[in-house]
Amino acid sequence: MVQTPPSQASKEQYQVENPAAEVEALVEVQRPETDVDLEFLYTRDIEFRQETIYFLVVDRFFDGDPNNSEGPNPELYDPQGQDWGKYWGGDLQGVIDKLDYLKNMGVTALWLTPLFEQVEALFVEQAAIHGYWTKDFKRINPRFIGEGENPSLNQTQETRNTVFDRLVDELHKRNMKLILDIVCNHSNPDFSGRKGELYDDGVKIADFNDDKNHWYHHYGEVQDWEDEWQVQNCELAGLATFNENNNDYRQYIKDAIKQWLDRGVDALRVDTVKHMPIWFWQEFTGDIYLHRPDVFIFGEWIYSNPFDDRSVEFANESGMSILDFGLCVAVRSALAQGAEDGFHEIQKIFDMDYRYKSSTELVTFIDNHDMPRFQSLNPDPEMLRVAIALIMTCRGIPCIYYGTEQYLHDDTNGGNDPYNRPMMQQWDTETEIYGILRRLSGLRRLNPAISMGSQWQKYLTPDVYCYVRRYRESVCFVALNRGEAVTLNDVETDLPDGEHTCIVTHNKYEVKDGKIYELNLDTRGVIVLSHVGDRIKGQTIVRAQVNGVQTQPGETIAVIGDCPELGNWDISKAYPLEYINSNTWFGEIPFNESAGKLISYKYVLLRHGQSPLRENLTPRRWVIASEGTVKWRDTWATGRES
Ligand SMILES: [Ca+2]
Ligand SMILES: [Ca+2]
Repeated sequence: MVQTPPSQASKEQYQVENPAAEVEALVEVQRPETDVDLEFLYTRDIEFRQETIYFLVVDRFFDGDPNNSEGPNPELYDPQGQDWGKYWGGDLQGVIDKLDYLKNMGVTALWLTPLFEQVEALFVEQAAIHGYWTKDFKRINPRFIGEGENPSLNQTQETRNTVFDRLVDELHKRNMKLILDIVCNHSNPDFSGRKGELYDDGVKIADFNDDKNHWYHHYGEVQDWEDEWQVQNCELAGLATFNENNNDYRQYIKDAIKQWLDRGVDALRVDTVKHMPIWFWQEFTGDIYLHRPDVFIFGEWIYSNPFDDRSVEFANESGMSILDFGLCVAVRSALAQGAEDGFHEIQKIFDMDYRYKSSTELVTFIDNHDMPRFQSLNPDPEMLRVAIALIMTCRGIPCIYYGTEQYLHDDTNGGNDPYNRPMMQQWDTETEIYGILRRLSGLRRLNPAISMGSQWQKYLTPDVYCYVRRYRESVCFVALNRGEAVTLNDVETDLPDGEHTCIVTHNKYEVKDGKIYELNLDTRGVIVLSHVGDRIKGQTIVRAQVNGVQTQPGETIAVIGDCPELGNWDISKAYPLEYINSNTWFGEIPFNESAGKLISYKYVLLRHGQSPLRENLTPRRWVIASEGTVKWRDTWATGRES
C-alpha cells in the first residue's frame, strides 16, 4: 500500500488545511521541486495477464538487413547458417518485417533475447548469439541495428532514430508490447584471456582480471548446487559474476535498464534470478517501479516449482513474477514423454497454486532456448496441439517459443542446445497451430475467466483432462485428450444451458443442467467452449487481490471503504471479490466518482448467519489514479470478532 507523505499531497488538499496564504507560501518553498506526475507514480499499473507472449532468438528469426550481418568481427558470422556457434544474421529489421505475421497469429507481446552489446569473440567455439555475454549494458548490439548506426543509448536518446526505436514504434502501432531480456548476475566469460571486461557507454569501467574496485566476486565455479551461498556468489559456466554489494555496480545496472525503459520497453524478463540474493531484487524492482510503475517483470528461476520453498519465496517477495518451470516440466512429461500418470502430473502443479500470491501472473511455456523443443521429445503435431491448447487456456500468461507454429525443430543430439535454436524457415499462416494460437489468443483477450479467473478440475484421468476457468459470469470450459478417441458419459461445464461452439474446431455442443452428456473427444482432441459475461467498466479499474485469508464454502471476501464505490462503510454495500484459490481472492472494482481521489478501505469476510469479520487494522489508504489500471496486492490482516 502507499501512504502519501505531506510533501506529495495535492495543492488543493493543502489549501484546505492551510488557509493562510503566507503559511502556504512558506510551505511552497519547502516542498521539493519535482516534475514527476506523482499520481501516476504511485498508482498506475500494467495488466499483463491477457497477453500472449512470443519468445524469439533475434539472430535466428529473420535477417531483415544483410548489411549488418558481418558485424564488428566478420569471423563470427556464418552466412550459410551451418555453424551453430556463430551468428546467422537475424536482426531487429527482421523482427519488424515479420510483425504482421506475428500480430495476425495473435501475439501481443514480444520477448527478444538480450539486445545489449556483446563480446565479439568465441568462447568454447561459441559466439554470444544468445545475448547473455554482455560487454556494455548501455549500448545496442550493432549486429541487430543498421550498419554504421550509433549503438549508444545515451547519444541517441534525443533523436530516437535507431532500428530499435523503429521496432518499438511499429510494435506499439500494432498494440503489441516489447519485453526486454536482461541479465544482472554476470557480464561475460574468459575469451582469449579476457574476462568480465565491462563498459559504460563505451568507457571501460570494470575488468575481472584487474578488479580494483571489486565489481566482481572471485570465488570460482559453483561446486555444490545445494549450497545457497555458492549458488549466489560463485560462477556459473565461467561467467564473470557481479558483486552486488558494490553500490557502483548496482547504480550502473539500474541506470542502464532505466535507459531502455525510457525508450519504450513495456516489460522485463530477468535472467538467472536464482544467482543473486533476494534483497538485491527487491531493491532493483522497487527502483524500477519508482521509475516506471507500469512495467511487468518476470524472472527466470531455473527449474522453479511450487514444491521448492526458495523459488516460491522469490515469486512472492521479489517484486516480480516468474517463469513457471514446474508446469513446463509436468506438461512435457505428461504430453511429450508419455508419463504414466499423464494429466495427474499437471493437476499436481495446479493443486499447489495456493502457494503463490499471484498464480495467474506466472509465465507458462512448454519449451525454451535452454531445453529441447517439445517436438524434439515428441514429433506428433497433434500432441503439440493438446499442449498449446492447455497453456493458452490454463492459469498464467502463455509464452510461445519461436517457430512452434511452424513445427520447427532440429533433433540433432536430442534437440539439446544449440539445436533448439534453428533458423526460422517458413512463415506459413495456414498451419493448424498458427490458427489455434490466433483463435485462443483472441479468446484470452475477450474472456476474463481465462486471463484472471479460478481454475476447477472437472474430469481427470491420465489421458483426459477437463477443467473450467471462471470469473464472475464469465466461464471457459476446456477438454483435452492425450489418448485415443473416447466418450465421457457426462461432464460438468459450469456453462449456461444451450448450444456452444468450440473455439478450436467449430463443433457444436449442447449444455443441459450445466453438463455435456455423451461428450465425444477425438484422438488427441481439444475442445474449448467460452461464455463471456458483462465486463467491468469504469474510469479507473482497481484490480484488488488479497492473499492469506482462509474461507469456508459459502463465505465471501469483500472490500469496504469510505467512498461510494466501496459502500461508504455500509457493510451491506461492500464490493464482493472472487475466489481464485485457497490463498487468493481477486476482483476488478470500477471507480468513477472517486477516480483521482484519496480513499481508504479494508477487507471484510462475509459469513452466513454470523456477523462479518473485518480486518483488524486502521484502513489502508490509496490515491486512485484518475484513469487506467491500478493493482492492490494486499495480505489479509487477521480479522477480529466484534
Ligand atoms: Ca542481418
Ligand atoms: Ca551471483
